[in-house]
Amino acid sequence: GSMESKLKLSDWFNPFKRPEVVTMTKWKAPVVWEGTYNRAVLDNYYAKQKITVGLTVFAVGRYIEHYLEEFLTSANKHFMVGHPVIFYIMVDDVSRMPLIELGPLRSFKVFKIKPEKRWQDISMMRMKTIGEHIVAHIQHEVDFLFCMDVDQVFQDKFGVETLGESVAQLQAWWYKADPNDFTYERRKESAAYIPFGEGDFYYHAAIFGGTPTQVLNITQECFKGILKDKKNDIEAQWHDESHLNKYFLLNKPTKILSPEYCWDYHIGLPADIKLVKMSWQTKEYNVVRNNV
Ligand code: 5GW
Ligand code: MN
Repeated sequence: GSMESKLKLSDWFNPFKRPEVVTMTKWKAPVVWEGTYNRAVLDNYYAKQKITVGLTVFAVGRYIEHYLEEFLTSANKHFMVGHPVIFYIMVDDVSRMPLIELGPLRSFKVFKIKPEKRWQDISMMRMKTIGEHIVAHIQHEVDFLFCMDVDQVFQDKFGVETLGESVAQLQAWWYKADPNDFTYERRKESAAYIPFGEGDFYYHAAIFGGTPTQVLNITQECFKGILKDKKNDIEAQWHDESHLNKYFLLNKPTKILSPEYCWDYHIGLPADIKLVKMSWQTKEYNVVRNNV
């Protein structure tokens, strides 16, 4: 085929390599587990396409000192190795940015954001800020964009097998649970409401991504829900994550990442988890959460 020919799913993905876990959704989206993908085929394909991948991360208050350096150092080493990457770093105090030396093909842009008083708002306002930055410049700068929490560390290669139109992350504690047990927002009054009997997966707001157009839609829709709830004097149980779960219920992700991409070692290491690509940081709540 010609250079422009699109890759087919079967060119790089084999769902039968991991028969013990869910590797395909009922709407036929791949769930990417270690062993199911051929990264070399994809690396070659995306190198020819000359893609650039963006990554947004927020660090406000004590999260700068506690998490940002390790996040960036590990991302430099493991995120989209061999492909151009732009880190979009949002901090409330630019002077406290850690000094980091990035490898070739990596660059970063630092932005000052206004700190919110309530931590729930720090987390939720990311949806507004990401959308504004996509419109203002990110859409012209990258082909794919990921948005991540800062309180996590890359442990191994997080590669182009994760790229897609709209990408969601399975939450490590819930990937085997029954949807009726998920901690979705269950109050009808909230825009994030999901009734019992509905829902596909419990998605983790610590990682989501896609093309800039899709990520813009994700963040705008979630922020609309957040604003609607504020007007009605209600706040969803898990804040932006509840709204993200509602969004992905209505707009199915085209790719899902296994919990290997965002693992919590407090769970232990079950046989399903073959290769951890990123792991949660332990949280000293008393230290980092002074602004409740
Ligand atoms: C502070 C106190 C409680 C909850 C969140 C914060 C907080 C979050 C903060 O003080 N500074 C900050 O930059 N954040 C951003 O919001 C970080 O990017 C963080 O990863 C993200 C979500 O907050 P987390 O990671 O504390 O939430 P969980 O659900 O992962 O525990
Ligand atoms: Mn987090």
